[in-house]
Amino acid sequence: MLKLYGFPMSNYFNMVKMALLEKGVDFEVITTSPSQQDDYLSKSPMGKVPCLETPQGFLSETSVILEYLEDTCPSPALFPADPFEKAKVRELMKQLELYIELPARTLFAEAFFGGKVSDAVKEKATADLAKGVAAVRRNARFSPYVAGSELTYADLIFMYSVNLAGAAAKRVLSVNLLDDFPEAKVLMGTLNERPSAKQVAADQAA
Ligand SMILES: N[C@@H](CCC(=O)N[C@@H](CS)C(=O)NCC(=O)O)C(=O)O
Repeated sequence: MLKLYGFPMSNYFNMVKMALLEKGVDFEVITTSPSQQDDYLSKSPMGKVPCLETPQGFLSETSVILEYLEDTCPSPALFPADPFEKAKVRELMKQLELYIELPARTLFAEAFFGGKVSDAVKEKATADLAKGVAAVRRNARFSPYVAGSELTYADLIFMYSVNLAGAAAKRVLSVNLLDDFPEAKVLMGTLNERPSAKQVAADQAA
């Protein structure tokens, strides 16, 4: 059986967990924090979560794990079959990660861990997030899902990047990222209704 290493407050862990739940794959969660200990580094070379234990060995990096799941558990599909449409989903996944999740992450120390971030970091995050949100808004379809009429991995990345980025921006920058992004709010509501997302949220709350 697949084993998913990570913990419920990790947004990357939750992306993979939601994918496993959507696909109805049997898996076991091994609750694990990021670690630089040799034992964990032998599983996840950067010491990050999530990582996935497969019958052939360990995989890390969320997008790689998602691609592995698609190859090994193709139904229900979370990538379109058409190569161009599939590339568009990958493009959105990358944009969400690079231009929303990662800039927001620079604020996490102050947003969630009782630390402080400098004004320079805040200024950069403000500009980067505005640009990232505008880019995703320009590229996504929201009809009703991020990449079109079907749920794809882009929705899973969207769900667990944009919600956390929104919380961090609100706490640290006093900015509401979704104020001028009504399509995102609607989609977030739709995704939150999925049994997989409800399960992830319940595990988080527990
Ligand atoms: N590029 C990684 C990022 C995963 C990531 O940043 N995970 C966080 C938890 S949400 C982590 O393990 N942080 C610890 C660290 O950066 O050392 C992926 O795609 O899986």
